[in-house]
Amino acid sequence: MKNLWLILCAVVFGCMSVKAADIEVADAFVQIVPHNTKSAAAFMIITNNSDKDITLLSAQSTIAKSTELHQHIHQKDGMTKMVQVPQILIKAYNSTDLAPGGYHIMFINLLKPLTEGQEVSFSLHFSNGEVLQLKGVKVLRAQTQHSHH
Ligand SMILES: [Cu+2]
Repeated sequence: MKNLWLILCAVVFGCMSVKAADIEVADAFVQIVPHNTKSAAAFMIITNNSDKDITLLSAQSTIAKSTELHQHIHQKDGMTKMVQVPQILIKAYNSTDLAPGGYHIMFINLLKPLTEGQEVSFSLHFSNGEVLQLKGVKVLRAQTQHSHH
């Protein structure tokens, strides 16, 4: 019954905070890339405090036409590219980093360009029924690192 209550709580009452019963999200931020007004990526650390593996199934936002789970993969030619993934695993009593160069949440076809310092909200939907509403996530500008153009 505990799980049923969690699902009701999340779906009907929307009362989950950034820390739900099993899942905790820390250090969330959204990164924008100069001259790219069409898409942005969100990064964070997701911790699973339960004794069962949990997967992140989807993310939803109202800032973009679609919000997808992505991963960067390294290709044989040394380049990296982004691919959509169906889910992101967070193992029992473990954390998964969504970080530049790896897993991230991708906002595609932004309805309005994001600006540095802006705060955005989005939600994360997990396989155990938990829904985390992230609010006030800061938009940061990407560091100009060794970019391959
Ligand atoms: Cu991406």
